[in-house]
Amino acid sequence: MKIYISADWHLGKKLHQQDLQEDMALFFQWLLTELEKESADYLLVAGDIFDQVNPPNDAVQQYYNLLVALQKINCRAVIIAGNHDSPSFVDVPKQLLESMHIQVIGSFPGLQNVRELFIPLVNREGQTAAVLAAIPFLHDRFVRTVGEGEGAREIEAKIKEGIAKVFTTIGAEMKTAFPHLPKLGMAHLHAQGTEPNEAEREIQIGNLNGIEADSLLQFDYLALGHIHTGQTVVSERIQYAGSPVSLGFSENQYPHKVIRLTIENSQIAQEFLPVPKSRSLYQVKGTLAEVTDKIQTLNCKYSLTALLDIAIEEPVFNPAVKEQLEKWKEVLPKEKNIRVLNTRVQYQDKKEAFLLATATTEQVKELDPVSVFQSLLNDRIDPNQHPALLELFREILSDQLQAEQ
Ligand SMILES: [Mn+2]
Repeated sequence: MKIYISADWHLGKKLHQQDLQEDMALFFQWLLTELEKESADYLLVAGDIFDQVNPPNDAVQQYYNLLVALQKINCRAVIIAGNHDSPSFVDVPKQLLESMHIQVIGSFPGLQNVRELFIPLVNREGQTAAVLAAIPFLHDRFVRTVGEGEGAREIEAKIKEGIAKVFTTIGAEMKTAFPHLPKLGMAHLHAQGTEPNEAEREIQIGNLNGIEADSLLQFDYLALGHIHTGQTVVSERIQYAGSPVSLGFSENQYPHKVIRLTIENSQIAQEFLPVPKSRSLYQVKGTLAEVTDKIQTLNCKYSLTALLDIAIEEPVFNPAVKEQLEKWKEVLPKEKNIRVLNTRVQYQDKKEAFLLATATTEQVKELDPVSVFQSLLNDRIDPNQHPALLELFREILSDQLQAEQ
């Protein structure tokens, strides 16, 4: 039996203003070809199907179209909700999808009902070759009873304890219910000992420091979602598949993959399949001169337009910076098929920069609201918070502009 594992699709995600739908469409195309060629029995998706609890319609359509394509090639699927997914949204089409041999698990049914999470995995000859515990993201409300006057630390300890209890209960019940079958698990959580990257810290709400890997050792194999850079946890039999495409600039260097498990005579073999790259995400930093040199070496190497993030840091205010950035925004898409997605400018001498920038009223009028807001952020706010605040500012600004029209 052949089982493919993927995770963290984040359908509907926008990187600044750039939609990543095309990236995912190319991944799905490649994945479907692979599943069909290999006569795959199952596709497992370990959560964060969507980027938001209320995904946009085109992201929902992309998801359902994939499920239809899976059915056409006779590949079954099991899908769990991650922390970005709405449990009820994932569960709504449960019965409809079951008729297509696709199982979705959005909500945790409670410790008393963990057997509802057990899914016997059936091969093409109709034999049960393994059993899977499909454990959706364990929201706070699923695993913790609220006590009076609890502080953040007690709450965190209770959540961790609750999650560990879920895993040990599932482990024990699985052994009783399916003593002779290989036991697989799938879950969406932050396991201790793994390092989220920069983009993950930005987009994840999770405040937990990670679940102790010991409590996760209930299965012959555990497939995890949540950490975007695929990695091994403790042993080869606990794996993060990672997201199949780069969802942030910091994920560009990382080789994306899907996992293939082959189960024969109760033996589980694991392979990693690299996902073909379809887009470069470049990040360049330095003085204007350094950035200029670096940009000259960049090329669009793949089918989709390369995306560029520029961070310039100059010792003192330099009026050439803004001019050059505007020029790149105009010229790079035409000349190199590279789109400038985000720019940041920082001057070390803040006092002088401020004086120069506001020297005359005329110059103030020439400044656009976003760059004024950006310079305010540069002076006062932790850089990690800039993207989110800028996005909010742009939203307010566009509402305002529409109201004025
Ligand atoms: Mn997640």
